Amino acid sequence: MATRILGPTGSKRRKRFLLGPVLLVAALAALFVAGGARAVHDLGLFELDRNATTQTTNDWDHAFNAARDTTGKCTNPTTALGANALACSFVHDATDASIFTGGSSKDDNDINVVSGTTTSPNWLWKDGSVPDKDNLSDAYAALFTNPTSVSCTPPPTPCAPQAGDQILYVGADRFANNGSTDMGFWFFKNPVSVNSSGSFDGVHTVGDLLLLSTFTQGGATTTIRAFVWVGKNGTCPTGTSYATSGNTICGPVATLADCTVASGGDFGCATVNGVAANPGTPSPWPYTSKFPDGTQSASNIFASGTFLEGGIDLTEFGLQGCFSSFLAETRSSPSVTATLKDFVIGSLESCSASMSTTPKNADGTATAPDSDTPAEPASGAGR
Ligand SMILES: [Ca+2]
Ligand SMILES: [Ca+2]
Repeated sequence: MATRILGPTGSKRRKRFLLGPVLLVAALAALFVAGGARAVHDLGLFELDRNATTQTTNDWDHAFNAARDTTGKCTNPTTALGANALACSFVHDATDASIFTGGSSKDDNDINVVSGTTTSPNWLWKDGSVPDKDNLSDAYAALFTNPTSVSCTPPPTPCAPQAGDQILYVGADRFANNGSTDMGFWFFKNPVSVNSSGSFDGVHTVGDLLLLSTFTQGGATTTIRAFVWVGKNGTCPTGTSYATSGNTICGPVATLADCTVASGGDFGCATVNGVAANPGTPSPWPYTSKFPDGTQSASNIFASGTFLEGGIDLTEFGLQGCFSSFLAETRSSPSVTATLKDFVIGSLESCSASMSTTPKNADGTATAPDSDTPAEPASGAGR
């Protein structure tokens, strides 16, 4: 199952073979790209530039200003972020709302353990406080299809994001910057939400994605690592296997550098805002900083080390799919087994409830089966 979900690297090439016409357009477009190979932070889809304000293409202000439902999900992502957008979401975390509690609220535990008709919760939550540096204010995500293959000289092959690759961007901001804070982003294929009783609704699905990064103090360089849930008796494509009660999360399946130092053609990066001259890094949404930089305002200005953003080419690492829900969390350490602290949860995409492995054409007929490509719901074609 895991092999089907993750797919061998060869499957991507096969899929790309079908994208011949797109690649031709992309090759022509590449003629207009000056300099070296482009990367996730300069594909022209979304800005990873240590601020949340649009300069040239899209930034988080577009996700915030988008029409969104009560779960944070953009109702019309292409209107908000352009023709290549698949989804976006923006969720605010109220002060002292929704923190993890209990010893089993861990990334290496399934959310719930279901045995027959009995559901035993692992993850638990309550309203309460965490240290200010771990206190999330907002979290956001945006998903795109990369329209243009990037021209570059192998090896490795491919050496930059290609046309058709699914590119995921994530970000968050926090209240205080008096220390670094480890950060995680879960992307769940099937819906996950909170119950008023203090448990969660939902379980992990094979292919659920966990991205780990760090809010560094002062905006020092950071990294971003990807982990994948492979479930019962799942096989890890690479990295370490963290198995708990028969369930397994693996990784890192990708380790990526800071966007400010990442080389051209990279497949992912993350970055944290540093100290900026007055008026600093403006927040497009209502925001308060506990420790503003210098004489900067505490209101609607991100102090250094309070704004994090990143991106990853999911297709390159065999991680692409349809993600119903996402959860942003602060953590006690970079370890997969860290204690979880604050969180905020929202919706990202509308995915089919049943994980069909037989994609349908627009007219409802089945497309040629391709068991090696990552499983996507039948509705994926209509996104
Ligand atoms: Ca920007
Ligand atoms: Ca919270």
